[in-house]
Amino acid sequence: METIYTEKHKLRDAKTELFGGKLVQPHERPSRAEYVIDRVRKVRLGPVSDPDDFGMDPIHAIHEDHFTEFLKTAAARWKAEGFEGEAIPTTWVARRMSNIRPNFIEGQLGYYALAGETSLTEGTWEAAYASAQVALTGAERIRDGARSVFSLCRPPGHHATADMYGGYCFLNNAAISAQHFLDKGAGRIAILDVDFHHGNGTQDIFYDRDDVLFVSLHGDPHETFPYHLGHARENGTGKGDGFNLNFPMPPGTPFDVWRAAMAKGLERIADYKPDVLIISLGVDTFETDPISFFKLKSDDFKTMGADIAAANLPTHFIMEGGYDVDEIGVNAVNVLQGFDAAAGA
Ligand code: OKP
Ligand code: ZN
Repeated sequence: METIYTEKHKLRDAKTELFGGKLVQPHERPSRAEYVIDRVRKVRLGPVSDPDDFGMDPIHAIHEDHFTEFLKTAAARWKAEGFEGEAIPTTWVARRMSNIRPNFIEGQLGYYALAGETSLTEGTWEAAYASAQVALTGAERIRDGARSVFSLCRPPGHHATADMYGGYCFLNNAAISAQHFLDKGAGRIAILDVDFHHGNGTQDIFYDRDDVLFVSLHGDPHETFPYHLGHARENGTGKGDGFNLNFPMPPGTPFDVWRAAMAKGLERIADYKPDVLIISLGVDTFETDPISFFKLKSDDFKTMGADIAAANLPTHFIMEGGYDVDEIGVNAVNVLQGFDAAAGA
């Protein structure tokens, strides 16, 4: 399988994450992608290619102009005010408050953030832009006829909505890829999100649509991030009714239980007959992930890849989370090797 990758991800290098009431070294750090690309090379998964540049249009097919403008300029505006730490929100549009956009940077952070842990820093925009270009390049490979491709995106994307960032995400790479396929003539796209966390951004973007089926397996939001979306009863709305499927699971969930849920999700995807299957590939379901609570083992990721291959669809893998950094390379590439072995590649 070919991998799309660029070192520009290193420009996303925040010094702080708000965690446990402290500012700590971010879980989402540059070494994550380094471990993954090292493993890709070590096992000779396939060629590694640089992304092409598709510009802003396919990003604006998903994200609001005023939101991308904010992401581009927020860190510099924050610094220009003389604030010494990295830019984090302290206010939100809470229940019954007004959705009017403030002028001052501090208020705008609260307006555009869906969570408070993620600092905006110099270089974040450039890295997020490059990450989206990686996903678009992967999409083009599938359009050109590849059976599968791995877009080694960093920063991740599945928490970002049309106009909100947070949960370590800025631009929704999976959504941008899905929309790109549709805009180039595809009829239906399925997104299977196997990251430990619910893909609230992807769900929100496509919630009222029937041309993208979203299926997510994740930690029950009663117990974990993003807390305020991802419940089983969220099935879509309007035309999108029946095209959103959530499988929240409790702390301690082992692979056999998780795998049975994925089988149900894949059954729905088979019924839907999509032109392309996009996998939001997080490996934070791993048993020793520091911020998650499922119990998958390294070999289970091979089985996961084989099960995905059995769906027999053009498959675009897009990197999302995974924070047991020492093992992220093995676990992510196990999915891809499991897929290749089962697909006869
Ligand atoms: C991003 B992705 C842990 C708080 C962590 C943010 C998690 C973002 C995960 N107690 N909050 O889905 O891997
Ligand atoms: Zn995650």
